[in-house]
Amino acid sequence: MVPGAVCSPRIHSRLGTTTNVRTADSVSVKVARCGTAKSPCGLKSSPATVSSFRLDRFEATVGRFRRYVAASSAGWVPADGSGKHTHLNGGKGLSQGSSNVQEPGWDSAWNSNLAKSRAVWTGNLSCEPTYQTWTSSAGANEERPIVCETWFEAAAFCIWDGGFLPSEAEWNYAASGGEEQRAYPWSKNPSTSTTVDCDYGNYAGCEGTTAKVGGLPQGDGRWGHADLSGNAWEWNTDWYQAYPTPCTDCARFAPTSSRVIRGGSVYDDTSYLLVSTRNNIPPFNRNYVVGFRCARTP
Ligand SMILES: [Ca+2]
Repeated sequence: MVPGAVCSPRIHSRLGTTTNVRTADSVSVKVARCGTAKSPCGLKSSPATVSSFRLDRFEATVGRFRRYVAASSAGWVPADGSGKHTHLNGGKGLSQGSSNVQEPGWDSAWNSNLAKSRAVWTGNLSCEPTYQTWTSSAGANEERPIVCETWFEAAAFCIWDGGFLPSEAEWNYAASGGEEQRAYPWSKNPSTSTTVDCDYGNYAGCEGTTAKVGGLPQGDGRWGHADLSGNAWEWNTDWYQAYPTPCTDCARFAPTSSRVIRGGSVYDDTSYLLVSTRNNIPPFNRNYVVGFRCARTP
């Protein structure tokens, strides 16, 4: 069976949608100068070249994740080496700048990080009683972002769903509108506009909890991606480090202590929603503010 993107016909047309991100040649990836979540000390830019790819319009939802949990509980695991950007570099995928380190893909040693039963999955995804979105059976949260999942679980979901986690450069490209270099994903006319309120993004003081994905179309990015900034943070494939230089379809694959998360959340102030803001947490961390979305071949 080809894994479906959603669990319910009711939301099939909305939540299986991916959008082509049409990329130009080389652009600057905005980064926070201090490399921390907030960027009070200004910005610098790091040039990157990003090839075309597709990126899901929405954060992965509880409903979609429920289908994956069922598959995982039935024994499905990612194939060793799967989940790479195989459309790049003759199938080798992303590379780590000039160091010639290629994208490793899924490591079968990580299979032990994936639960093997619904009961264990439910325990794992119940990381915070008030703010978790997972429920043991389908309920009111099916269209809210899945949270409390580890980096491994996010990566495995994307492989099961026919894609992969986006690199930080890809995620940043989509959020900044490529060469437009938007301050927020919705910033336009001018792209430096820092206009933000609860009609654009779900951040601290707005909904109070993660909301149904796609509820704020005014905050969509250049290519129609919803909730890139706000609602739930989103795992990227990279280990957290300075961007590789040069960056041509690059990502960081040399392990550090944490993986990149992007976009801020409903529990953060607006400075965390800036495209320039980077953040990171350990890959085994389960956090009720961290979700993800998948990328795909163009
Ligand atoms: Ca988000």
